[in-house]
Amino acid sequence: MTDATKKKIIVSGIQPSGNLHLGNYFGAVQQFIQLIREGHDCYYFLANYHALTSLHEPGRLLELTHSTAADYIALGLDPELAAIYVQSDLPEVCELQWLLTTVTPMGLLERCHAYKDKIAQGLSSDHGLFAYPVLQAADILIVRADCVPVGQDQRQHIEVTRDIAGYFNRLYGELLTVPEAYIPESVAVVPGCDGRKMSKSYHNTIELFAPEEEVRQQIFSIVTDSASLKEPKDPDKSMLYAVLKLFCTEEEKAYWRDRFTSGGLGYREVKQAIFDLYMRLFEPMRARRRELDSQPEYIDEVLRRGAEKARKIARPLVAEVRAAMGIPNR
Ligand code: AQP
Repeated sequence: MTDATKKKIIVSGIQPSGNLHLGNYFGAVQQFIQLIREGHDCYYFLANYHALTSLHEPGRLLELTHSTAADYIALGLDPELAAIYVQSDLPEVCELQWLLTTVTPMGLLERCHAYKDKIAQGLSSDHGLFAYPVLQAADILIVRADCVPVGQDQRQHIEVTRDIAGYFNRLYGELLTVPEAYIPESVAVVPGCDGRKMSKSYHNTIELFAPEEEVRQQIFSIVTDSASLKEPKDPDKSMLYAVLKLFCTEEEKAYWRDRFTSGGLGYREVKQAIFDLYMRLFEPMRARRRELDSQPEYIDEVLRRGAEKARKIARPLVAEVRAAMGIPNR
């Protein structure tokens, strides 16, 4: 972050709507960990209310909420240093969302590309999907966050949160902290195996904790063009290179760029390299994740403590907002 010396409140979440994937890791979780290491006051949640906009299987949602919490811990979110909680364990979020909807212009939501994209993909729409950015604003504003680490695809939603906080503050007084997005330049949108954005709902992901053979299949299913082995290839136009470079040091990137442009490099070899680099990075986390499988009580305890910590900020914040808006706090 720009001012590393000042301790900031950080918040972000991931929907437990499917298994975590490379896009979630490189677009978000990697930055979550970095901000914990910089000593900020971090709040990371499982956005199960958001997941309801795409997942309507109660058993699966419960299971994914729990398993994604274990994933967070295995990936390196230290529950001793950051609050990890489930969105629905903070009931104040939904109350704040309603209060915020009353200052949110319809046009602001109609312009949101995530909603428009999902409709364009033929996903069915409901009010939850449309109102999603207001719930997201509540998630952020409720802990008085200064800063929100998210992937590029979420930049517009953070702008919406800033706009909503601004509308509120102008009407009712400067109560809400206007947060900033934290998206380092190096953080790109990770492409999925079919070339679209890697996304749980597009079924084009490379998962973080799938069995090894499944991960191999996912990597080997990345679509490529029909260029022959001999032909030199442009790394900047290659989806394989876009995935490969996520795992590489600067030196390794230079090596692979050279291999791409020199010709004689087959796509099979690149896919195998991605698989090897994937294992180099994730195997320790996958081992930790296997251990956590046998510790469900520990996960529950982490989530309980995390929600308790977040509610210490959320309760008084919502009481202040209610009072400012003319709603009694009895
Ligand atoms: N492909 C991606 N590249 C970079 N960042 C990504 N993120 C997600 N996909 C990519 C970032 O991960 C965080 C959590 O995302 P999410 O799961 O809550 O919602 P999402 O962005 O909608 O992710 P999915 O996989 O596309 O979920 P579904 O299909 O359920 O909607 C965010 O910070 C996001 O930027």
